Amino acid sequence: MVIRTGLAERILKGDHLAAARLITAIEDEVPAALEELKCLYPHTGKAYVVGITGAPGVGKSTLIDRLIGGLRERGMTVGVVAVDPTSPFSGGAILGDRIRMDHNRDRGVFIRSLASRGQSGGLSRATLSAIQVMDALGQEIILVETVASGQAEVAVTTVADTTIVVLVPGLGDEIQLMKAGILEAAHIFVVNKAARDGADTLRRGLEAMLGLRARPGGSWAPAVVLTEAISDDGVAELAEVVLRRREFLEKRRQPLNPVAG
Ligand SMILES: Nc1nc2c(ncn2[C@@H]2O[C@H](COP(=O)(O)OP(=O)(O)OP(=O)(O)O)[C@@H](O)[C@H]2O)c(=O)[nH]1
Ligand SMILES: [Mg+2]
Repeated sequence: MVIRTGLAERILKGDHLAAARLITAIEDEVPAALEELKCLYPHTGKAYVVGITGAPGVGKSTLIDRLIGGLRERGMTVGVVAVDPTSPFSGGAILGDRIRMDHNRDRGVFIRSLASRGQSGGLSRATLSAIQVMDALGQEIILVETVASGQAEVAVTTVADTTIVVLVPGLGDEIQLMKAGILEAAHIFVVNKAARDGADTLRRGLEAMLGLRARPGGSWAPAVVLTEAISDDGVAELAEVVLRRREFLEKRRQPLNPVAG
């Protein structure tokens, strides 16, 4: 397969079709695609990357769908990478539930699903490349959904500025996640399906565990947010926490002593 040159240039102008083509070519390991990707490197590093992980079926995609709505309302452009998705995105809610957003028409949203192709541990190169392409395309926030399945959920923390772990009451995930080391790596914990019995118990359990973590002054204090994604409850609060974390990182990035450079 020969890919048309100039994809990188078109992506930098915000061309979604070119971005989709390049990601496909990268997945297919077309050599020319890697050259195009290299041209994009100098234009990456601007996006805020948020990893969202958790056991199958906890509501990651539904939450992302809802978050897209909240982020678009705030005028942000959004990219979504879903690794090994088992359920489709239905369309984010914007302005509550009154307008269903069509991701295919909204130029501010770019969604891509990828197969991890059996790579154990680590994220596939295609995943990292898709994030870079969306970054170069100009998506300001990129949400990366991965199913917690051993090491994959830890891997996402290596590329994400912020890691969100989604739990639901009654699964006993606290214990699974501790084993995987995700408790230490996560910045935001979501208790989704919070209308179920046990949501408060899970929240208190998480808060107790997180309270035991020694934190040096000035570091991020992990947040616990309760949501009922299907009815949008708590999603606005989650969006606020996600953006507060970005502000926190931006402040920290400023040099401590600008005069000394
Ligand atoms: N009752 C209830 N159901 C929910 C909630 N959030 C999601 N669901 C439902 O849970 C099911 C799984 O939701 P998804 O968003 O596909 O979950 P996921 O974590 O992305 O699943 P995988 O990608 O398969 O791991 C769907 O039937 C959702 O409608 C919630 O807050 N409350
Ligand atoms: Mg999903």
